[in-house]
Amino acid sequence: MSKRAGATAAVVSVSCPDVAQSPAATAVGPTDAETPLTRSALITGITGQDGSYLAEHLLAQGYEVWGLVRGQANPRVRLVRQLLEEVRLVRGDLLDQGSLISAVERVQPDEVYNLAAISYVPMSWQQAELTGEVTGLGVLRVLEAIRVCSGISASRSPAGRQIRFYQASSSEMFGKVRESPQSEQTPFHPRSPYGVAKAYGHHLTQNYRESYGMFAVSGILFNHESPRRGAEFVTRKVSLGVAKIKLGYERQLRLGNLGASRDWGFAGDYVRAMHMMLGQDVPTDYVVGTGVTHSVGELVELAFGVVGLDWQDHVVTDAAFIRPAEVDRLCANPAKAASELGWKPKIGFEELVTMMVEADLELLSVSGGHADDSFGSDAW
Ligand code: NAP
Ligand code: G4F
Repeated sequence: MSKRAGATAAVVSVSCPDVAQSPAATAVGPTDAETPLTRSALITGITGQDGSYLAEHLLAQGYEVWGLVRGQANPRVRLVRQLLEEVRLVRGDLLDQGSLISAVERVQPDEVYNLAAISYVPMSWQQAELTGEVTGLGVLRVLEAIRVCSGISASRSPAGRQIRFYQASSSEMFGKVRESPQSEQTPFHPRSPYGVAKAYGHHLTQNYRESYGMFAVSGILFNHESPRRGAEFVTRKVSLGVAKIKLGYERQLRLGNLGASRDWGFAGDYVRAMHMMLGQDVPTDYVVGTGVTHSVGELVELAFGVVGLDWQDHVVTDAAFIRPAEVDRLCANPAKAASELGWKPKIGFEELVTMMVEADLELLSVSGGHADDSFGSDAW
């Protein structure tokens, strides 16, 4: 396939600036005489939390960044446009094999980051088949698009420079944990249709690496949050709830299991690890997390404390938010990422929670109480 040939995918035309003038990229991965100065990356899930941080990170490294967007009038495209003017957009859907082949053919990326998924765990029980299709089989479709566009088959291995692939695997795969902390060696026991779909995508990525010699890796990422986190996830639900109560818009915050524990980090730190993984000489999978775990109860206490309130005056537990099967406690062992990638998180739990509460206080103050950054709503 020739570079920049075959513009078969529909490129979203709304103010997509041409970023061919981007500064030369930092050299990562293989270099040879044919490697263009500017590396290009295609990100699926560009309209999500991680997509936005990863795009910013790669643009800062001098990459030409493309984002895959779905739907004919996706409201989040406007948000991406506002935040990331330099990102170019191409249409495609993880449910549609042809659209992915067209997108890879159009973009001719050096790197593909597959971040797209149905990522909200409770929704995976309500729409288990869709979750399997997008979060599970979607990985197969992206890998197949890369394989087909690269001319790789069982009898034809990739030669020289090849497209490098990152899969967004999840600590949710560990589920009912067999050991603690969890490392790359810990067996999986997923507890939700989402976790099962992620385990499929994880094993498939490994299989394409082993079957076809593709540079395909998974990052097993533990929970990572930010002011851009969807409002349906517990950290953002809490930071928004605290801000609303502090500003007098609400009096109560209704939550589920306060006893569950997670290893929470900052999303901006985790996208650096994704990029580092694709810059290694040998493709392999990595666990990424802080190695420190906190309960939802601790999160709540800390968040209310940021604005000088007592959580016990406002938090109500509600059985509607209890899951059919829970992942009780997650804690990462990120030793491999630290030693091989040199990765470590810069932002700790307290700083993260304070950042999120302060960001939501500001957001609600200027918007008159509406959180219309709209990365989601709490729709259980
Ligand atoms: P997110 O904010 O929920 O974003 C999900 C993205 O997937 C959105 O851009 C969404 O686009 C896209 N998407 C959904 N269905 C699609 C489809 N059929 N075709 C194409 N795109 C589709 O998720 P995130 O927090 O950024 O997480 C990124 C990835 O990492 C996900 O795969 C998630 O499962 C995984 N992960 C996240 C964490 C975490 O703590 N954040 C931890 C481990 C793993 P629309 O705007 O079109 O809906
Ligand atoms: O914030 P959560 O919804 O995140 P969860 O289920 O851990 O999943 C996130 O992290 C995974 C990585 O481990 C990702 F793969 C996945 O895509 C997603 O980004 O819930 C965290 C904990 C759970 O134990 C839940 O039961 O918080 C508990 N919780 C208690 N009350 C609540 C609530 N969760 C939500 N969303 N809303 C509540 O009211």
